[in-house]
Amino acid sequence: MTATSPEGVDPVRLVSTSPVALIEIDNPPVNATSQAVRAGLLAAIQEVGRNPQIEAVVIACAGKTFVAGADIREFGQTPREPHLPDVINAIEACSKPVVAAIQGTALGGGCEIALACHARVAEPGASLGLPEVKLGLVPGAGGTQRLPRLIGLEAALDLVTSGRPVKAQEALRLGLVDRISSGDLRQDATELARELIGQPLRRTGERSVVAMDAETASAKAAEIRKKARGAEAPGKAAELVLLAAGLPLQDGMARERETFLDLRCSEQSAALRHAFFAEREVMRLPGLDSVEPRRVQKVGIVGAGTMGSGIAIAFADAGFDVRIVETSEQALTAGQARVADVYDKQVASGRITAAARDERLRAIGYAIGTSSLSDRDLVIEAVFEDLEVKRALFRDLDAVLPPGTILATNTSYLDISLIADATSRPADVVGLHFFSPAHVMRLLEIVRTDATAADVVATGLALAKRLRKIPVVCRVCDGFVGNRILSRYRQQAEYLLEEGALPHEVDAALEAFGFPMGPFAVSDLAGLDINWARRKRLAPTRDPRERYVDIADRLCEAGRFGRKTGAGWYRYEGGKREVDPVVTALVEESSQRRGLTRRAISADEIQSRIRAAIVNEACKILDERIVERPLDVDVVMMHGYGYPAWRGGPLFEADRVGLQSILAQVQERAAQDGPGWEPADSLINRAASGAKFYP
Ligand code: T1G
Repeated sequence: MTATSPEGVDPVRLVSTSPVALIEIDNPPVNATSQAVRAGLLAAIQEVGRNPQIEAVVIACAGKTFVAGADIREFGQTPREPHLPDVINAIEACSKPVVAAIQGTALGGGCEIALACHARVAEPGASLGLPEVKLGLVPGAGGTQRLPRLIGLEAALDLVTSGRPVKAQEALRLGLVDRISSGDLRQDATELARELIGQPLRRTGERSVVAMDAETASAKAAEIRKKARGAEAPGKAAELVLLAAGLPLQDGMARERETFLDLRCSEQSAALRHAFFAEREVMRLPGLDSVEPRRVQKVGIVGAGTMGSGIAIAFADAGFDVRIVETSEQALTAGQARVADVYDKQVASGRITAAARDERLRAIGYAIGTSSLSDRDLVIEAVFEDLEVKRALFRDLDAVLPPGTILATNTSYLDISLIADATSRPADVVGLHFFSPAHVMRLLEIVRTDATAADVVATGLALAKRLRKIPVVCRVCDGFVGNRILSRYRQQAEYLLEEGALPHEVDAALEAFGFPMGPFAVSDLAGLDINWARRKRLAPTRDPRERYVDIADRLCEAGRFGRKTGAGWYRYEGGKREVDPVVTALVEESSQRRGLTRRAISADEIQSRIRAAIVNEACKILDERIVERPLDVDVVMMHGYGYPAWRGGPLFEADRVGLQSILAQVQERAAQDGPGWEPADSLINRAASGAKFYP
């Protein structure tokens, strides 16, 4: 009656209790609808239909979550029957009431199974969604057709094209679930199933959809495509959802299936599936899997500025005991206000309740001076980005903190070995480089020196998991991984200015490439003064032969630090970013000083030169063993610097573009731009041998 998975265990079992039976799916870790699950589910629902003792049935899952979707690992293989749409149609067609009991997440195919049930009960903490667009797909088993039939076109467009999950309360409000369980989920679902016995069956597929007027529909579709910034799935998903208003269910599902199968073979979906698994693979560093992390519950943060307060919030959100210290009451009060402001905004937006805010505010203590940190398991500094300031602080902390406490620095690019050398315990020193805003950005660079103990690195990885961060372990170099690559491609962007482009043209080309913002707009947001300080620090060691562009220095000398001063690469009137003729004049004058005749530069040239700069620097980072794997670089660039995930990250994409063409770009630039732009050894070798980053 039920199929068996490769391991020989039945992932689906039918408990033929009367009058309400139970179909339980048990396919760890997330009850994905593997072939065996699909076959078992189909057999079970067919048995329910045949067995006169059974008058209704509940579909439930073992473990922590309902079905979290189709098995993504199967996508590279030929689809095997029974196909999920057929199983789901059989559930909806069942002559007896079928109720879904949802805990954890009902995502993708799991949500589609729930949609085909005749009713849905969810635990208070459950969430439901159709995240297929995040994999470069559209729902492939009725989601685009049944969801609008249940919650209407507008709400369905939002959920299907954004891929965002909704929590139980919102799902109840939308009509996506019928009840929220007050205690025993399966008992509540069984109770509802019993109530439905003998009642007309509420088949989602038989409901009609109120159409949207053509003008509104096309405007919404256009807005969705624009927001997708080059990703094709959201636009396709919008088209399918809008079709639901005009087509019978099976016709709509046929169109959906056709689109799904097309996208499943697309480069964008391959890239997004790579991104999905890469951000999990980075958690596992070769050689660390048997190393026990240290216990961390009490966390100290030195510095209550933007970064320090953001880091404090990240730890408080994850249930840690947090204490922030500063050097003055004024600075501490300002930090406390920053923290309160973030949480108040989250309450105002409905993201958290006032009670949750109060609980997290209670988890964060404040004090003056480092003496109050003597009970901490981990202390993170987020003070002024100056090496001597950090060394002095770590000397102080070394004297205050008990043995075993980990000392972490949030520095963006200073040499952590030099900071560690200021202590008697370099093995306990590590870099935890958060990205601003620290309570939002998921990337965390864990920077190990040659002295950092293995269990300290393992502790960083364990912390990242608890913080719901995406960790990349790297070694010390200027800028580690992300900032080092960023400064390199910013340089190439400035060369493009001297040769004929203007800041807004470079930014537009990279936004068309899929970056959320171009490098000059990002600089204005972050503040030009941060990198100005870095360039001045590096000036004494800069190779005089290096092609150095001083436009940014001249902007800084004029006090143009970006948004915060009302002008930088752009000028800002009422918060609106505008091209500034002053900057255009500076750029043109820079070309003259360089003796260059300005020329029009295409978006294609801008994009390919920036990508080549990124790939080449990434290869150097790999050659120097700053990171161990290409996926480490791809994850940093996607999660810290906005490299479009539908391209899979720079190295995944380099395989597709072809390393020979990228090497040719790099060699051309090396001839023009001098030291620092030589092709990386591994780029030359891979281009010659045809070896891919992802074989
Ligand atoms: N298929 C295969 N493996 C999966 C998987 C999936 N759908 N989801 C998770 N895993 C693995 C994951 O790689 C990891 O493995 C382990 O499970 C734990 O995951 C027909 C076509 C459910 C919110 O996109 O969002 O349905 O690293 O570390 O943090 O229309 O996993 O341990 O070896 O993420 O608790 C749509 C994707 C598929 C959901 C749990 N569904 N998954 O998060 O654990 S397409 C999704 C998630 C589809 C239909 C279409 C999360 C989670 P390993 P984890 P978590």
